[in-house]
Amino acid sequence: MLIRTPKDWELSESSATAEAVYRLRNRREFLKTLGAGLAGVALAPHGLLAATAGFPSKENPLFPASALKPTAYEFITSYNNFYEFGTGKDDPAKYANRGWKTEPWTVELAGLIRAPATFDVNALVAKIGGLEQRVYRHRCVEAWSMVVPWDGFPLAKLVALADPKPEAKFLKFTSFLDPKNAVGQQDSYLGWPYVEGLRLDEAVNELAFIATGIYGKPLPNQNGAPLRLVTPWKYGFKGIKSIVKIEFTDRAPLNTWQRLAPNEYGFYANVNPQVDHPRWSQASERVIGGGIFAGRQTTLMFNGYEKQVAGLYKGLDLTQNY
Ligand SMILES: Nc1nc2c(c(=O)[nH]1)N[C@H]1C(S)=C(S)[C@@H](COP(=O)(O)O)O[C@H]1N2
Ligand SMILES: [Mo]
Repeated sequence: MLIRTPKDWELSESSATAEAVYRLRNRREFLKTLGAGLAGVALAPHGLLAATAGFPSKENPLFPASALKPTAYEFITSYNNFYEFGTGKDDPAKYANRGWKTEPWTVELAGLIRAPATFDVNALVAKIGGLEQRVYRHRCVEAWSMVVPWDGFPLAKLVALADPKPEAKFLKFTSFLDPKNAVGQQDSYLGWPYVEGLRLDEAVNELAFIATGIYGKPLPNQNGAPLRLVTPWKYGFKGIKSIVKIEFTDRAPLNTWQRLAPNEYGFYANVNPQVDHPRWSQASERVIGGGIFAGRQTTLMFNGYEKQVAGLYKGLDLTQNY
């Protein structure tokens, strides 16, 4: 059997090319839109009206683009899960860009903390001191994966700002509620708003990240503008989008997917190739991105971040605490 292993430079070139083509096309569209005058404002490219503070970001050398092959921008922003805007993968790109406004936007810090506050997102980024870029693996519980160059800041910085009291043991994240503009919220099956949670020690782990951008540009609405959680060692559903509130609590919040199907989804949702979903295997994943290098690859324990996070789960039976 002949297997040709692509060279590193081929991989990064293929992704860099896809991104360059995307930028060019987008730029042409943008110039056209500007030419169209006032109507152009409503037709501006995705993300132009989202949180804009902090760009350009600086690459964090611990998570560089050279270490992983980033998925092309057009795939990251057109193949999405965002049930507020429908259940199809291409629904969010369509329906999250029809009148739903993500600027201005505020996020509230509440609960068992010494510094409760409500921040405008741009002011928050300024207060935190700017953005960095981190290239992370992104593994959905549905067994597909991407590599995303996120812009944002460590969640630990937000936790420090909130100044948790000793009783605070968990964070409860809540997404927005706007059934008028979020067509998926007109159907109540998921129980809106979307809710997620982390243990406080998970939240201050070096990997836990709040993203406000992708590829050096503000987050497109379909990816969770203007700010969303990124926990790369966990399945994608933990990465709650378009956060409006973070509450510090003394007990584990019931997250949306666990409430809906507790036999299939738990609180931890750590990527684990040895624990299958009741309806499919988690041993491997479909790599999103098209092209000749796309295919399936083996799923790694903690999605490849064992070194950074395994210590958080010492003594915990991961087949029971999934
Ligand atoms: N508010 C909200 N956040 C969400 C979801 C959602 O439906 N609503 N879907 C989750 C799932 S299942 C995944 S895989 C990721 C997808 O993020 P992406 O579209 O940026 O790849 O977002 C997560 N965050
Ligand atoms: Mo997912």
